[in-house]
Amino acid sequence: MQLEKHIIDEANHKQQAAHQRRFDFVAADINSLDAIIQKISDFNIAIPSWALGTGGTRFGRFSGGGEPRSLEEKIEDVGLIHALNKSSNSISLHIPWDIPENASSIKALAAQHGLRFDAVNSNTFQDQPSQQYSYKYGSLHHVDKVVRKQAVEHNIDVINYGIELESKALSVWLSDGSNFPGQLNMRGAFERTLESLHEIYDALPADWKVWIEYKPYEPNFYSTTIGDWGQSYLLASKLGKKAQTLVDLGHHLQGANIEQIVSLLLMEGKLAGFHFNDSKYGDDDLTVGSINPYQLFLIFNELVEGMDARGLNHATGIGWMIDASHNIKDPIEDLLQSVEAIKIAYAQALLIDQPALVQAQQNNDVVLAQEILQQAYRTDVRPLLAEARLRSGGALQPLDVYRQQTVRKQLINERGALAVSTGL
Ligand code: PSV
Ligand code: MN
Ligand code: MN
Repeated sequence: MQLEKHIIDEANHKQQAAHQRRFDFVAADINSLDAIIQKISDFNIAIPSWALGTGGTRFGRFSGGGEPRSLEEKIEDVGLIHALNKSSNSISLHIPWDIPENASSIKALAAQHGLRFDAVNSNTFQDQPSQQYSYKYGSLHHVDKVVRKQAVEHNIDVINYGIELESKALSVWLSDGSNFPGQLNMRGAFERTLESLHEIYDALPADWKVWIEYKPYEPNFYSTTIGDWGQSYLLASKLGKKAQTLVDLGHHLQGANIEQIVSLLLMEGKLAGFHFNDSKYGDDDLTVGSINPYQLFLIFNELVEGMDARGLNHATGIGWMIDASHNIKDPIEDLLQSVEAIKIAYAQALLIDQPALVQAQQNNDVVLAQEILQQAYRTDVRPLLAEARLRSGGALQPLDVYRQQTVRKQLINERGALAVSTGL
């Protein structure tokens, strides 16, 4: 199904007066208002193809029904999100969960919805029925060359799918690691990973990047071969300019100062981009901003300041993507909430009085520095986001329109109550 523009316009019309009141209130205190709204409009966040279905844990999965049964239907769902929020203009595929067999028709369908293809993701953390060798003991770090070769070839296949789709990056997350001390020679595992990544790197087109994700544990619980940003950064440095480190917010041990990691990776030109989500305990993959929105804001503070210092375009300078899982929420509603949370943090960071902050830091005025940050953080920027959506043809209140139009009910009617999507 598709949401016609006139439906969104009619809903906006009803909310216009209330919106205007809220907007005028916050706008009165903002310098360069139009420039800020333009930046908010330009800022889009990619949707992963595996997030359109209900996720689950090893204890169960509770589908809400009407989930996309094919890549085409996933594109349709991202199209719905984008029609509402005008902030999700790309989709990221995980292969082989989603195989774009007919790239030109898939691309054409995406274009009809105003979408393009973000990074393509390889998968060597599960065994597929068609593969010859198992990844039980790892993939790119495997002790056996034939397994490594199979995993390298899979990554090259993924690059080739991505070329057809006009993606510009390969995103690699490895579950390779060990479950018990003594199982693995950690240095050997790292060296073999580097060697395998070199082979993949050599297959990248000139204008492509490889994004290397890290994660401290799960599914391996003693060591992960790319376990933290240092290990990812080391690989990316040894590989060369086209390799960078991808920060998934859930892939840190508790208490890690993610904003500091972000700031240094950016400084070194090694920040690939993000997998946004939120967490309380580990890789919880919760809705962005649902647990720790202040941390997200602090990350965006580093991003805005650091990207400006490097002359990078906020919208296109690095990769922005959600990587969340929805155990009990409607995935589309959850994704709308996540995109909103990311853009709220971004807009708040745009409001930080940077020259005053620099001055406070120079003067070691700790109190004032905190006041400056929190002045921005405590501003309700939601009317600015709504205005940016309005100007781009989206909905003032995306979630309201989604609910009023009973979209999920219609998807269930179309696809069935038992329709379950592929992915984790
Ligand atoms: C691993 O936990 C991860 O964050 C990687 O990005 C995978 O590709 C994704 O989740 C799969 O859901
Ligand atoms: Mn991730
Ligand atoms: Mn993860």
